[in-house]
Amino acid sequence: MARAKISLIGGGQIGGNLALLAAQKELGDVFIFDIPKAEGMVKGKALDLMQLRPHDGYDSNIYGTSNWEDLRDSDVFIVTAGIPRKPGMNREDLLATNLGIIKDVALNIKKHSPNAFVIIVSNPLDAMVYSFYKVSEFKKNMVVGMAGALDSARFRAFIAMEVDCSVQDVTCMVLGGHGDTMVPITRLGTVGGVPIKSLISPERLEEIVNRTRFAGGEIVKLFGNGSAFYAPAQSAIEMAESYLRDKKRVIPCASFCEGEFGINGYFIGVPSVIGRGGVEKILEFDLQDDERVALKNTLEAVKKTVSETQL
Ligand code: A3D
Repeated sequence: MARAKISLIGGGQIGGNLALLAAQKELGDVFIFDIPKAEGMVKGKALDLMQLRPHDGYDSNIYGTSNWEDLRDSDVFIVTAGIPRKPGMNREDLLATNLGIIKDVALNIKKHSPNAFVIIVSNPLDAMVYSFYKVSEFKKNMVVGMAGALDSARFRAFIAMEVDCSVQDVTCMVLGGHGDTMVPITRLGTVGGVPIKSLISPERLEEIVNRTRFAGGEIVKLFGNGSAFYAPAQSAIEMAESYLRDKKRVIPCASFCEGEFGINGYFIGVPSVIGRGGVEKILEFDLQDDERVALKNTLEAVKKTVSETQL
C-alpha cells in the first residue's frame, strides 16, 4: 500500500512542528511547502527532520518545496500559511493579508489534489475555512477548521492544573467560533467521570473559562512576536490522524453546519466525527438556554468576520 502523502502549506512555527509530529507518528511522507522566498528554510527543516529519523526510527520521508507540482495527489493538507498575531492584535486583524493567501492556496489545492482532506489552521479561522470552502468548491465533509481541538485542550489543561490530576482523565469540550466568544460547555466537563462542577467552585470555574477564552492571547503576549505553535500543531495532527487511520475520533472542530444546533451555512466549532469520509457526522445534543444564547452570540461573531471576506 502506498504511503499517505501529507502536505503542509506554510512551513513556519506550526508547519515545522506539524512535520515533526506527522513524521514521528509515521502518518505518511511529509511535504513542507512555503513561498519561494522561504524555500531554503523549509528545505532546511525537512533535511533536519530527515536526520532526526535515526534517533526516532521513523521511516517517513520529509521534503521541503515551493513547487505546487510536488504536492500533486496529496491525501491531506494542513494549511497554516499566513501571518500570525502580534501583541495587541486580535485574530480578525489578520483577515486582509491571510484572505488573499487562502484564496491562492484553495485554487492550487483544487488544481493539484481535488480529492484531499483539508484542515485549515490560518486565522481568523472561521473566515479562513469558509473562504477556502467557497473558493475550492470542495465537498463540505472534506474541509474542516482546527480550533475546537485546541480550545478544548487548553480548557482540559487548565482543569487538570486546577484539580491536580492527570490531564488524560479530563473531558471537556469547547464549541463555537475560535475567538473570545467561544463556548466552553462546563456542564459536560468531567474528571474521571466526576462532573467538574462538583470539584471546582463556580467562581473559580468562571476564571478558568475566561483564561481558556484568552489563552491564545496570553501566549502571544508572552512571546512578544508570533502565536502558540506546539499545541496548535498537535491538535491538527490529531485530526489528520483520525482521517488517515479512520479512527472516527470525536473532535470539536469547525465543521460546516446545515441545521445542526440551529446553525445553517457556516463553519463553527461542533463535536465532529472524523474518519475516512472526512467529517462523517456532527454529534448534536440538546443545549441549555444559556448555552444556546452563547452559541448564538458566537455565531454572530463568526457571521461578522465571514461577511468581511466579501465572497
Ligand atoms: P508563521 O511561523 O509566520 O508561519 C506562517 C508561514 O506561512 C510562513 O513561513 C510564511 O512564509 C508562510 N506563507 C505565507 N504566505 C504563504 C503562501 N501564500 N503559501 C505558503 N506559505 C505561505 O506562523 P505560525 O505557524 O505561527 O501560524 C500560522 C497561522 O496559524 C497564523 O495565521 C496563526 O494566526 C494561525 N494559528 C491558528 C491557531 C488556531 O487555533 C486556529 C492557533 C495558532 C496559530
